[in-house]
Amino acid sequence: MKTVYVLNGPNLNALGNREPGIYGGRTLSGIESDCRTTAAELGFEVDFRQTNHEGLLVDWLHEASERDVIGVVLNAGAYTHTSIALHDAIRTIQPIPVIEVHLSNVHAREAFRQQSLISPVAAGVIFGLGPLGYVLGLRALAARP
Ligand code: DHK
Repeated sequence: MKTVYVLNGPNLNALGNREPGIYGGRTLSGIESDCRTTAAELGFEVDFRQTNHEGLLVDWLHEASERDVIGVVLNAGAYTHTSIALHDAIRTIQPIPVIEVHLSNVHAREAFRQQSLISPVAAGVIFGLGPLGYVLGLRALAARP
């Protein structure tokens, strides 16, 4: 079966309680459940993970490449705006497509969130659509040739 990784970075484990006016009320396990429902429909096996540690996200991207996954949906949280290591990891695992997802529209927020070091190396970007963004990310991977 085709495997996709859905990787989540720092503070996303707190979804549900964390600034619900910005991130919504859905928990990360609720988003995982959405992803599993969509993955089943698409015939994907989904490996859904969260960490608060930058290096572990790098390790997981490398692992995705070693496991020959068909793509990655990545919400790197705040590391999106700071991490050259994640930028390099995404380049390292090319041509595996990485879809960058954010729950909030980062372009409508603070200036420091308006730069993503991931977008230039992402296969696609989805901002501001809440949990639907994850589902659309999976559908985008399914639609790739
Ligand atoms: C999540 C975070 O944790 C923030 O650091 C990003 C992103 C935005 C989101 O909208 O999913 O700036």
